[in-house]
Amino acid sequence: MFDGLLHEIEKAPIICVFRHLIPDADALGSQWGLVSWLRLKYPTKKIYAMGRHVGVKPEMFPAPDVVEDDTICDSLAIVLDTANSKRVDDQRYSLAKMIIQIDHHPLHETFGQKKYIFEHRAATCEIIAEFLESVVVKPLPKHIAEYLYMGLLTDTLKFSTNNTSAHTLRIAAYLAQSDLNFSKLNEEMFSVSSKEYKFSNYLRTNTIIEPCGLAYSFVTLEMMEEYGVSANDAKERITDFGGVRDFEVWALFIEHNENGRRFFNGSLRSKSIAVNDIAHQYRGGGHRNAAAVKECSKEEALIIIEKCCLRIKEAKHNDTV
Ligand SMILES: [Mn+2]
Repeated sequence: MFDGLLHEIEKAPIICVFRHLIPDADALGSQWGLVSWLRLKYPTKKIYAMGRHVGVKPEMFPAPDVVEDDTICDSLAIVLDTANSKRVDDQRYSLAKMIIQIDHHPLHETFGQKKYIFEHRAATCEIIAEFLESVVVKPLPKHIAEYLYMGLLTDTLKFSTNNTSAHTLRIAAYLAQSDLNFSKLNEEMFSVSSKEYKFSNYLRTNTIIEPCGLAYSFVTLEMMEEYGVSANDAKERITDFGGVRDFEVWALFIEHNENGRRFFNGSLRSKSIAVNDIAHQYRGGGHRNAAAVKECSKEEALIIIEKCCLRIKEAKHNDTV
């Protein structure tokens, strides 16, 4: 399944590893898992972790490398966890001699010469761990296993999403052989600051609940300012809506300001209904039950809500006939 991947890695004297914008722990975990392993295995090669955005949990992942254009031109670029070319953090990936995509997103775009896309894998970290397991027999060094395990935890919401499989758990078991401290990793990944805790209270009280089973909330720049939370932290609180029996779909829209232009980026989640094709129509995409929309006006966001409501009603109707 990884035909030719090791060969390309062995051939390349320089390897630049990219991931998506606003990286989550799957993007960062797969990037740093792979980069750390490559550095250990090939000490004479030049291996770089690319990207300009700082993502979630900046204290848990090293800062990206600063790399010149010329270096990228001579390199093999490996792009992780990124469904479309526009979302690659640092568009200079396109300068590379050879581009390889490794990802688990459905509805992806092809922008590399080689691709290893496995839609049924729950996380890109699952794919990277599987690749490393196929080339390294013994347990991975602890820090590498930790990076990969963190991506598994986030993308599967602690092994609770639909795409968690026997394979995911087998890979988790492989990583666990590296003496992982599960409680410490969970605490580092999911504990919140008291500011975020208070912000969650705000969100819960200001959630709009549609009778069809859809819950949503808008978070304005002013709200984030008042509670002292960043857009990234605010976005993470989408998990507060999970685990409510009556919610089929839930959405959180976070306001951004780019050069005076204000718009909302939204996260859509569902229990079972597909939401990624709706997200796709609004400059976004993602997984069947976890997707994102970009740069929406409030009016557009409300249309998205309406479309999701319609879909819930259709699904309920199909269930009863
Ligand atoms: Mn992912």
